[in-house]
Amino acid sequence: MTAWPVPHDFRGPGATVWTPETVTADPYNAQTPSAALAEPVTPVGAFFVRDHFGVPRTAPGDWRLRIGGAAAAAPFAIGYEELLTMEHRELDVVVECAGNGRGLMTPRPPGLPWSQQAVGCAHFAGVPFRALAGRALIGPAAVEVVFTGADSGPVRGRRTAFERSIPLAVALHPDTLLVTRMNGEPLAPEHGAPVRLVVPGRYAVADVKWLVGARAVTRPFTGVFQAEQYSYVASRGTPDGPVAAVRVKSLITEPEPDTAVRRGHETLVRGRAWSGGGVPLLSVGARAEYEEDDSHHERGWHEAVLEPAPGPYGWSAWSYRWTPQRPGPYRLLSRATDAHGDVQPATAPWNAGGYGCNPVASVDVVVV
Ligand SMILES: Nc1nc2c(c(=O)[nH]1)N[C@H]1C(S)=C(S)[C@@H](COP(=O)(O)O)O[C@H]1N2
Ligand SMILES: [Mo]
Repeated sequence: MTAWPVPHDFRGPGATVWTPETVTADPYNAQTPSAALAEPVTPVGAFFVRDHFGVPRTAPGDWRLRIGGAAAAAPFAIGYEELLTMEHRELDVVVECAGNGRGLMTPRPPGLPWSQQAVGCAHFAGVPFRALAGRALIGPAAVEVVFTGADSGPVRGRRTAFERSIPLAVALHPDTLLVTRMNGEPLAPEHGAPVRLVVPGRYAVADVKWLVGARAVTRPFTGVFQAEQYSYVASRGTPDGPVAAVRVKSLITEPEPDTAVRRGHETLVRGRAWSGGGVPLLSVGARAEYEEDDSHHERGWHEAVLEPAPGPYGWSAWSYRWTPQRPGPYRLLSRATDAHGDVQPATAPWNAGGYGCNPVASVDVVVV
């Protein structure tokens, strides 16, 4: 397997050149630069990358996806050219690593120490998996579909492919896509070229990159990346089991941490918010707390202005106009609520793997 560790640069409008911030060099893992999180669609060159074994390279002409498994009566393989002739669907989707925010948890669980930047929103085009599942004659005995990537590496001495399953009903949802394009371009190598799965509303471990296999199975899959990693264990308030729906979350993109803002002047506090599983976002609350003296804490949340999301799986911009009255250190906070009434908790919800970390967002600033 040839590694391809260097992401290409993206030249945005104007002179902006984005590069993800490297977290580990080999395998290549990088987070989205915070400035890029302010963009409605995250540029490909800025988009966070999570890979476990290095980036495999397959020329589109050599690519095959095998669809079969014990519960499929008519297994078959499809190539890239044929996939491109099939009807594509386009969706804006927030892709968030289940470990995003782990670095904020105490005690810090093992795993990559992401801050809140292992996330991005992309415009994807792909063929619903459903369109191919029909051809494979997946029968009623199927409970899940296991998706396999071309990448593999040693896990406890055994060569292991990257594999993750989703329930059959999720696999057959018309929005579960075999993606060929991201932000209007063919998929970049680090994001799964030539074809990846995207399961909107689920944590991104489900979005198997460099996809080469899909098998319908009659029992729940128990692979390493299903039952050991990317599973809630010892959670407070969540049943243990594979991570699934993305949790409601907001981010503050402006002002930047530790910047000075001027007293008596209106400051625009801005950010992004999203919910999981295709649930509409309901509201974002924002507030500023004066850090030096408890008695000056503002009470309650101000309703931020929420812009509509680009579809059920995208993220929304929000803003709140704040005019600070006294100098000193402040903490700006934001809290999103979705239409199910799910709301960001005050503190990081702890579990042994550090997954699903969605506490209220905060940024410290100084009023001068
Ligand atoms: N084949 C394969 N697919 C994979 C992974 C991987 O290591 N190998 N990592 C998963 C994880 S944990 C995440 S968070 C997303 C990251 O997608 P991105 O690198 O395009 O941002 O890909 C998922 N798909
Ligand atoms: Mo992830």
